[in-house]
Amino acid sequence: MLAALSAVALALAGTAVATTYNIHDTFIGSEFLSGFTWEAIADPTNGRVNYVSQATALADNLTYTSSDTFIMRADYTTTLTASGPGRNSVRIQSNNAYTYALMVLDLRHMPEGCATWPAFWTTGATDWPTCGEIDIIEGVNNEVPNLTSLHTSAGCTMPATGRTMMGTSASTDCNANDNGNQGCGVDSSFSNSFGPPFNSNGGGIYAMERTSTSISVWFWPRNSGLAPAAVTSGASSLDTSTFGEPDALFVDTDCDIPSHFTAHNIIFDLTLCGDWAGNAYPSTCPSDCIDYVNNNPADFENAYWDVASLRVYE
Ligand SMILES: *[C@@H]1O[C@H](CO)[C@@H](O)[C@H](O)[C@H]1NC(C)=O
Ligand SMILES: CC(=O)N[C@H]1CO[C@H](CO)[C@@H](O)[C@@H]1O
Repeated sequence: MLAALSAVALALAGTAVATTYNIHDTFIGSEFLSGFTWEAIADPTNGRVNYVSQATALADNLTYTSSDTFIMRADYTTTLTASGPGRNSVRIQSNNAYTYALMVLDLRHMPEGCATWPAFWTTGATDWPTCGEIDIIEGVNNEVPNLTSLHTSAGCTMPATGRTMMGTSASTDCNANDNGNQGCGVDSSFSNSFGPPFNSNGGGIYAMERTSTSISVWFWPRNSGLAPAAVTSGASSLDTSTFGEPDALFVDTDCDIPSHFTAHNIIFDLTLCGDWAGNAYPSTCPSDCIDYVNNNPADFENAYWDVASLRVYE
């Protein structure tokens, strides 16, 4: 009898994944200043940027907060010399790390423009790509790649078809060492999930849930009526089983999530040119990417993040 009960309990433990989450961290306005670290580091993706400290970002108004606004931007007034450092910009990382969690980002505006490569993503502190990487929002040069992707160590792939999601599988091998670190991506079903169309619509809300068996991303455009009321109001508890079909879903049929993803910090960054935006630049943008960044400061006036809130539930 005891043995039979244990077997039932084990079977349940293997399948049951909680869908109700309680608020753990809220970042609104100045709460970003204490909850995140400004990473004044050389850009690992080789962009034409100079990531500045929090003190410099505040002094130069590249970081600005109000009671309900958090703005991060690239410098848009300085003409650069070719031999000097890149354009001042901001990369921030959360002080807390999260494993099984639900992150909800209410975003009014994301950086746009030729040469820009904004990203909102999560990764582990060490041992990339073994720690895994989840790119929730990422794209370049205003193109609407609307892509959510994973980057992992070897042994993680996604099925090309058969996932219950609104988006479309774009690539299935998550191994960062294959295909020039393309990762496994899903194209969003929403044309206003990125860049100028996102901004002209007033943005929207992104949510990312990681469980031990799946990673899901939802996107709800502003004023679409699609976002659950509890999400829009920032409720202290959320149940993802009420969210409907995700835009992107990553499953564990050929990818053991716990062994490919460690505790992750949250990162926002804005680089210019570099490994992806620089290589993709000639197909849609004028002249040379680095010359463009150096000589056209005013074109970066819309290269900013405007975050209404970021809430992390566990
Ligand atoms: C700083 O940036 C904010 C947001 O873009 C803007 O509203 C404010 O006027 C700027 N302050 C100064 C002194 O330029
Ligand atoms: C809805 C939407 O805009 N989808 C686009 C996502 O990105 C791919 C690749 O760039 C486009 O082909 C889709 O049209």
